[in-house]
Amino acid sequence: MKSAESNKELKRLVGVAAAGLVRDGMVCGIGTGSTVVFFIEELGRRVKEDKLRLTGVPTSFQSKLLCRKYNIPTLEIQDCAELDLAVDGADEVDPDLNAIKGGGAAHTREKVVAAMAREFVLIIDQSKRVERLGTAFPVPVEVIPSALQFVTARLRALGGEPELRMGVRKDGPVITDNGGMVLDVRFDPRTDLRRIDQELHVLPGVVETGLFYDLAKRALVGRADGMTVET
Ligand code: ABF
Repeated sequence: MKSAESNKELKRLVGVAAAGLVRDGMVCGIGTGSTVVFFIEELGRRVKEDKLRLTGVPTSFQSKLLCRKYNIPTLEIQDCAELDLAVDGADEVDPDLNAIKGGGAAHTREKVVAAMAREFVLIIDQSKRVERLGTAFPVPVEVIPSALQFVTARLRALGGEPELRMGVRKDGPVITDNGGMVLDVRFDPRTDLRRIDQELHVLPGVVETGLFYDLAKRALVGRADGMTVET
């Protein structure tokens, strides 16, 4: 099997398994990304064939449309304060299940949803496992447009190398669902990213970082020889 294809199969494996965690009547946060697509598809199958009743709280317009396609009723994030469960993908996950998210520029909403869930579950393929966060993936930082220069300068002072995320056509910056822009920041691999995260949270103009510390209780990891559940 080609590697992209096998990767897809690993994503399918964990997406389908995560749908098995959803119980009748739950209100469930539904993340964004190519792994979550399989989670939503399987939920849709259970809604149709098993008459599963659930309410989804999607973190993006893309996931909301998929929920609609599979007849999964949805609530908006702003109408919720607590969720039974939330399931999402990630870009990097360390041994303590801390994660970097934000490859899809939806990390602010994803973090709100993760924080309001009684249990937050990550679904990833093995390529996302790292010993230290920031190894391959830069840290996404969402900022309000008027603070772009200020936050860029402060990030440099903290030792980071920020780069404004551009749209696919490279003719303008990515604008998030919140009207923000995203700086992708590379740090020296020895940097204490938890400390950086704390410093960024008191910086005016920063909306949210893609560092997800102490949020996930479980990760379903798709591996060539099957799935492992890490806690
Ligand atoms: C979103 O989708 C992001 O936070 C993350 O960047 C990505 C997950 O990747 P994948 O598409 O591989 O599932 O949840």
